[in-house]
Amino acid sequence: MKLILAIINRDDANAVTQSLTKAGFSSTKLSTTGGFLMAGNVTILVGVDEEKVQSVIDIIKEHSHSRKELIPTTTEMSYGYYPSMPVEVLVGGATIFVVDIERFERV
Ligand code: 2BA
Repeated sequence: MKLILAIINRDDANAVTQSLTKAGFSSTKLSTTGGFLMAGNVTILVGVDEEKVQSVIDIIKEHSHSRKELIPTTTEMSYGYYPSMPVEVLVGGATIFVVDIERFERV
């Protein structure tokens, strides 16, 4: 069995989880924060048998869109910090980790 952790944009989360449910996969949605942009994103957990991993990834891929985000930057000058042009960062579609599950139980 495998655990899929998928970090996706908040705006895509409902479409992803609804499609997973429709396809018969259980999922858990966590509110998370990216360390770089310090902005909210969503991490979805899906536990599945190994042969279903690709189907889950395909569903996540289908509903996760990449987006351009602008982040403010500053430049250090002799008299302090000066605002510079914002920098564009491409975020997503999805960042996906697949890890082994040693034991799975529902009690
Ligand atoms: P954030 O950490 O907020 O990163 C948002 C986007 O900023 C990233 O998009 C990437 O394009 C850029 N970025 C991140 N770190 C950077 C850096 N040190 N220098 C320049 N640009 C940087 P994605 O790669 O699509 O990642 C989206 C979110 O997925 C991340 O949000 C983070 O929450 C998660 N993530 C990505 N890679 C990860 C990893 N190796 N481990 C854990 N979480 C990861």
